[in-house]
Amino acid sequence: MTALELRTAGESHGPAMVCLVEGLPLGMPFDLDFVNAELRRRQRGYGRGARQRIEEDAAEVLAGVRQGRITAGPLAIAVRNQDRRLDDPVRTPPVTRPRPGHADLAGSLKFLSTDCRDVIERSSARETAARTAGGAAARCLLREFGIEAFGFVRGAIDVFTSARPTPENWRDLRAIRDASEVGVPDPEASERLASRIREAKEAKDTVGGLIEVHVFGAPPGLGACGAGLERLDARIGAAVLGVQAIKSVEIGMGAEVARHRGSEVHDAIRLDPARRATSSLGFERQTNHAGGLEGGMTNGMPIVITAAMKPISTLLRGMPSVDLATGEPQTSAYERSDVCAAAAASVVLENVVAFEVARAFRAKFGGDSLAEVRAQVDAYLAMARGLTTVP
Ligand code: EPS
Repeated sequence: MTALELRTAGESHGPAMVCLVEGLPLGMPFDLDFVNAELRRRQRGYGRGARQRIEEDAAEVLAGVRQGRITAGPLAIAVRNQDRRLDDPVRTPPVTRPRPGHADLAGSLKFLSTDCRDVIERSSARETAARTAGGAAARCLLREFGIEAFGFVRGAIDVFTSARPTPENWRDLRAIRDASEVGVPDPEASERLASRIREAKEAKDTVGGLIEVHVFGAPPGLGACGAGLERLDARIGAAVLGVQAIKSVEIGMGAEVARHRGSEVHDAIRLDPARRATSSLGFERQTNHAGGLEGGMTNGMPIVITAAMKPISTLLRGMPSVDLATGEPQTSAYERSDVCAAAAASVVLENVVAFEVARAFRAKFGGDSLAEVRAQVDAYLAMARGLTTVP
């Protein structure tokens, strides 16, 4: 079974968020400390609301791990909620004034309910705790093959860092990002962005963010060119847009490609024998406008994804809305919420993008055990390197 799949379950204020991952190879090391570090990182960030002072997210492995390694069965992880009040009608009163931008109105109409709470318990971004756990688990496989993901906040409003991650500097940038309270790998931009978030909070308003994910070390040939939805661009795009509050996804140069001619957009190819051992197999590019993906497949260059997150849709100041129970014009409801969750979303996106790379990796190399996967990868890389004779 080589199809890697991830499902989640759980309500925001129910007993737990749950993640089921099928298709990890037997014998793969499962690094619980790494998964927990990702869960804790997802909780951080300046602008997060009071809920994160209640929760202490940690992965509880329910199935699929034996003595630190993946078994033959699916992996099941629970992240327990501390704030459990799903069945308490007093602490979960009906929400009848939908928040513009939230799932409230569309969901209430879809499920024929005037209580938006029926919808928001599941649409809540709390669900991303489960997806982060599953993505981090899949990264334990990628790391065995030197494939690493790095997500960060580029900025918001009028503050954007010009940091440029490369295979050589991304670990240094990661250390700077981890020291930033807003997830930006640039101390000066971090401070300015924190001020923007503080200003928004004072104005009872909210902030979104521009987020980037770079994946280093992926070999060429992951993905598909012949089946639209199996193109790795399509899978990554869907996974990114599947994260709450994400409104756009771009690959490499993204929408900018429309403003330039082909000669300025496409990344010229040259063969560098000294770099045959790297993920490019020696097929080097001076630029990476394609963002590591050509024809729906990895080309050996870093995968580069940019996503825009909308500002949090729960505004303390409210927005014009309608009471679903009475039909009267009303200010939208306020529920405890975040002012900015871009740093958290950058952790989620790092893990969901990595999951899609892991999925494509499993599809290409197959194998039921880690030993078998390793043999397949080695055989493929040897064949790919032997394809072109170095002059
Ligand atoms: C969210 C609303 C808030 C956030 C939540 C996402 O939850 P609560 O109403 O319980 O304060 O805290 O995010 C998380 C709980 C989390 O762990 O990320 C929403 O409406 O999506």
